[in-house]
Amino acid sequence: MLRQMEHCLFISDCHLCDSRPQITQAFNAFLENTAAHAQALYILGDLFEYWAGDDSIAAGQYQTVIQALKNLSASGVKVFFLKGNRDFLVGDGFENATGVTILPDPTLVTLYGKRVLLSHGDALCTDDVAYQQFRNEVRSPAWQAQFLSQPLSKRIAYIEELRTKSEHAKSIKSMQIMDVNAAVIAAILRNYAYPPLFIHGHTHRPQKHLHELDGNKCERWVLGDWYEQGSYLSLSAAGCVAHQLHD
Ligand code: LP5
Ligand code: MN
Repeated sequence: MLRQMEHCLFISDCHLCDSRPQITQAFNAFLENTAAHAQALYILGDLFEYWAGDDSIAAGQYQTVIQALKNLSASGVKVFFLKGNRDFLVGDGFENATGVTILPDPTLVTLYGKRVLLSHGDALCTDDVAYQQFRNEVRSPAWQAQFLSQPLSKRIAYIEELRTKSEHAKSIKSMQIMDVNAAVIAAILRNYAYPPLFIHGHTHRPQKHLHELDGNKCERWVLGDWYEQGSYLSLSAAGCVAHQLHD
């Protein structure tokens, strides 16, 4: 095999779920065959269809994924995780079981001499006022403590009900409302002193956007979801490349 340049990988929105075993298999194979050759893997949120709390590990949910992440981090690949709107309840128990490090959203890292801003992306969608109100509520520590104090089965039933409400809400929102807000993108790029790379997911609209702001250039890479086919972004000293996984 050709020796690859040193590189890091980025994924998001896999929406892994025990009832879709083929995506889980593709994800585990990606960790074993592709991510194993990287210096680091950054998972930018919504790895899981939903995460009801770290006690779902002991209950046997997502068992093969937890093991595959543990194997990857034990092999020396650094694995990082930013919380998505589906899995913001991931906590210490997940870190301990997998060896993955949770990073705040957003996070600025320097890779191969370039500053790279990372986010899940849901906080950028400020035109979606109903979602942002909901987000503020469920991201509060008090709300989370109260939610996590309930039995796992009750939390899962709650989430199923919420999913139905969310799907209905989305069906009557425009695509524009559910996209990132241009002024928020400009503000975050200014705030982080114009990072040349910004990588996020959430909108499931994979694309490379070029921003010119106050005389500075920024590439904004939006990651794709894994519903139909797995995909990932690689970054080396030569720049970013988007990849699709093939069966
Ligand atoms: O996830 P996606 O991309 O399909 O949609 C998001 C927004 N929806 C959500 C909700 C999640 O999908 C639900 C699953 C997450 C479980 C997390 C676990 C812990 C929480 C448990 C809470 C009980 O994030 C969607 C956005 C869309 O992205 C695009 O950006 O539009 O937002 C909504 O649809 C939210 C609604 O607009 C407002 C919320 C209505 C429900 C309020 C009642 C809350 C209590 C219900 C529980 C019985
Ligand atoms: Mn999301």
